[in-house]
Amino acid sequence: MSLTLGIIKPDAVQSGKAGSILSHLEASGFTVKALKMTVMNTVQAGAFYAVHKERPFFDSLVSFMTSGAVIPMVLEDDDAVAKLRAVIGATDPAEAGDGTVRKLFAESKERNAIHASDSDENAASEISFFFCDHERLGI
Ligand code: 3AN
Repeated sequence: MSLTLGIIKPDAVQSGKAGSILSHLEASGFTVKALKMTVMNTVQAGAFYAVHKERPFFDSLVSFMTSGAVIPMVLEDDDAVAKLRAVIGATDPAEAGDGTVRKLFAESKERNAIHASDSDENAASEISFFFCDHERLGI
């Protein structure tokens, strides 16, 4: 078993799709090990997406990710990072496979409903970014 970090993004929270997405993830076999609702500020979102700092969509992405509540969650399964990437589908919902979270629930390449860590190393640092020690007790 391994862990990954998912974030239900502001578009999905605002449009009332968070519960459906969570159900979809549980039905796909993930166990929710930690979960919270929070609002990121500009500094936090900029730090979280620092790898994209030079990309043309960076300012827009930070603005979107701070536009409302997000739901970060720690998910467990066999090969959790690769499995969640497969379950959510391609970044652009128009290119996401049938039955994936982004195909079912995302609006656009930016407003794409959910984030998923892309490596075990990033999963560990992203889990620590959102969940402090006592929130990670037992995982
Ligand atoms: P993914 O979330 O599929 O790993 P990344 O890491 O390439 O995609 O991009 C991080 C986030 O930046 C995406 N989830 C999406 O919200 C946004 N993004 C990526 N590419 C674009 C783009 N070309 N235009 C607007 N937003 C984008």
